[in-house]
Amino acid sequence: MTLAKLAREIHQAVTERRWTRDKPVRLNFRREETASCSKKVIIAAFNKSADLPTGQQVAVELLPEQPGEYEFACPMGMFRGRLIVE
Ligand SMILES: [Cu+2]
Repeated sequence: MTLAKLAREIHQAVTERRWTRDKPVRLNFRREETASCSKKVIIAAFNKSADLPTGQQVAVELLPEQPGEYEFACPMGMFRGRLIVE
């Protein structure tokens, strides 16, 4: 399986799009493949991580204190995404 295909199969959706200070932003992750690389997501800027069982939705709540771009990735940094707070 190619990396591009794997990346396409990992879906991530932001359910709360509007950010208000002091209100957590919830990211819902759903892992749709079984590569061991993607079994965990790390959001370094918030010191958070979550295990991602295949086929299960996992919500992670973050509380951004200021606008910016916050990366999340697998432990090896191969799958990446970005939360943009404006
Ligand atoms: Cu990885």
